Amino acid sequence: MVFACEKEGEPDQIKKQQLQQQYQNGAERARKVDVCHNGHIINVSTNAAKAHKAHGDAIDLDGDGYFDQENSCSNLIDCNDKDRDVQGTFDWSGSGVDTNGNVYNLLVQMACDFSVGTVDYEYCIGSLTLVSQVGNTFTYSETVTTGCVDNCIVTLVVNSNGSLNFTEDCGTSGILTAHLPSN
Ligand SMILES: [Ca+2]
Ligand SMILES: [Ca+2]
Ligand SMILES: [Zn+2]
Repeated sequence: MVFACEKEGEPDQIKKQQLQQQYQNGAERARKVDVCHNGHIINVSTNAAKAHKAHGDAIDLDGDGYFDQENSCSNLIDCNDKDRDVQGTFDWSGSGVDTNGNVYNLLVQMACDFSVGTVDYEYCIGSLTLVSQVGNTFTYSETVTTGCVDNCIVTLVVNSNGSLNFTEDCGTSGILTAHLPSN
């Protein structure tokens, strides 16, 4: 009896696998991806995405919300756009102090190529754009959310142990410095 049951089960298994494969093929064709087209995120089929990529758009192939190259839709870049578990950003957090003695909890998130990044100052968010690089020292222009001090210069020095020296120079409004440990 047991033998007979196994015999009957085999074709069912094959049919099930075939159905699963059909479903997966269909799902792959139907899958859509985000594309940054003319500064707007649009959701298109993977085939259409190839055409957009050809005219220079950034795409988010693995669907993790991070685009594969610098773009005007989002600030952070995906270092591995084939793996949705890897965004490839470098993060540091810790506290900093400004020249007026105010302490801030900072969260610094940089794209893996250090071209762009964001700084969360608790009350403000700064978006960084790389201006120059000399060795491990990266200098950025910063734009901030409304109500915050704008036009500051941010300098990052990445130390060999992975820690980060952070400086935000806002001229007469003060300078904020932090030493952030590696994660
Ligand atoms: Ca991605
Ligand atoms: Ca990814
Ligand atoms: Zn396009």
